[in-house]
Amino acid sequence: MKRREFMRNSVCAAAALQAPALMAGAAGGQSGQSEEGHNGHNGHNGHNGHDGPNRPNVLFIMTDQQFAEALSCRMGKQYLNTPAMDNLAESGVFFTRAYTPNPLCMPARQSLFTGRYPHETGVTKNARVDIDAKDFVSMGTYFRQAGYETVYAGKWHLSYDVEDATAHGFDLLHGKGPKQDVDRTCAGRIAQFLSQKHDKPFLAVASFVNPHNICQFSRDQTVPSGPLGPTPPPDQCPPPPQNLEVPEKESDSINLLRKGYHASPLFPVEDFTADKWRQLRWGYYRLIERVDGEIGKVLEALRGAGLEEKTVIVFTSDHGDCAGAHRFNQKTVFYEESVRVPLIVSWKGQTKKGARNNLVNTGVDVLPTMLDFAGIAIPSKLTGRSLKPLALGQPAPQWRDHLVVENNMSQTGVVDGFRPQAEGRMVRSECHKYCVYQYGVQRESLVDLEKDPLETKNVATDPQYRQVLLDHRKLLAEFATEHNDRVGGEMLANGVGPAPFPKHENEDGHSKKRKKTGP
Ligand SMILES: [Ca+2]
Repeated sequence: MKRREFMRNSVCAAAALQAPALMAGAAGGQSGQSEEGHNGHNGHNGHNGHDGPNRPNVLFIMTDQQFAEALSCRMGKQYLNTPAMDNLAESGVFFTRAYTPNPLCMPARQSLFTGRYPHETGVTKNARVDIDAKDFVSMGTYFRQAGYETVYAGKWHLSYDVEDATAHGFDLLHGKGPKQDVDRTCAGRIAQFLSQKHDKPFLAVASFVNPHNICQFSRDQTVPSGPLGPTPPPDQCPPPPQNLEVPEKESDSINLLRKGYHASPLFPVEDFTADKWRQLRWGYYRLIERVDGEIGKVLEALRGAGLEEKTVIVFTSDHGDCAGAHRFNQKTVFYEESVRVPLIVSWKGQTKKGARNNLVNTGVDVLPTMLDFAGIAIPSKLTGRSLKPLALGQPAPQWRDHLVVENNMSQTGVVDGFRPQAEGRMVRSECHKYCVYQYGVQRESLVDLEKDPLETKNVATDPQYRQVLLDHRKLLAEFATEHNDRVGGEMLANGVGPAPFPKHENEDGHSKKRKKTGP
């Protein structure tokens, strides 16, 4: 009821303009349906009631720290060329408004592999927690129990004990022991697996590290996957981001947290000039091209094995990278470059090239999507939605009109004698982005994404946006109640008034955990 009111009120000009496009998508879906019929599939059940032999394989390809637009099929080839990812997009559906559940490695991955929000798994930062594999059932376990062969290669960074297959349900193609440069071997191992004879359908995960090596590049450290060669002079590099500057009226929570990040040796970008950002972006794009080459090997192996038409491919990244947006590098913050990720669902002969703008939370939606394609019942504790109808061009009535992203900004250094750290919540609705943080004086931000897609101005205190602000607070409160998100609910207490940052100098300092938690 209240949510419906919100839906009516929140239909912004651009969304109205997009409606015909969505209608066209639905009409296209009807021809898609007939095509499916031709292929022996129907609209409401991916494997049409057939058992084992007709269930598709699922290939899950993941990069690390790739922003949603950082593919040449999205941004053109002037600065970046990603033929493998473009090829995937060519036969699949690109979700243009897909958001990570939490823009940091471990929280995002633990959600992707369990279909649960970070506040539910308890993995909210890059530190392992004890996770109950019976409550938080892994993607591998779901598929294994349904009779799939389940294999995993590449970067792990999940809270499950990697040695305990009963917890995560995967056979590890990379074996045991420390991994140096996993991207050097990941594609080869997946390719070898694909070339084998398969008696059962399979779920194969190819988890790549790059372009994550941009972290080392930004610190002038050795790039783990190998040197990129000499960095060109700035005028031969991509331009700096258009939103390089700090937003107008930015919440002072984020303002202080930025200082905290810049005070850490992990994020030495405080003094970066526009030219330096240009060079960083050059390196970022080279690393994306590097991982694109590896993905190309996987896709070639799939083709070579004759499995393209039997395999659903899901491609995404755990989170994005600011690469200079608002003077941040890396991730964790709620700016678009950090939270929005590429997401492609491709099944040759079934999906058709296209883009969908439905709001997607990868952390809760990707697993139900895969289960749906495999004809595995989606357990009720998974609250996300299957993207399968959208990927097949079918209408998906009453799609969500907002989603919630969480973060926990804890990798900061010391500012004025203490280490500012805070959790945050973000509500992304059709037209706006609302963010609120645990601590600060002015703890909220609101951006009109239709008028201001580069997020240059916080209008949270603008009287004209007062009702929009209140609507978004209400959406977050409802989410907190519905999903038992205590911390999210507490952020809204006391009219979202000032709440001073706790002044612990070293509590939970990242430097102590660094060795343990990895990249
Ligand atoms: Ca990551």
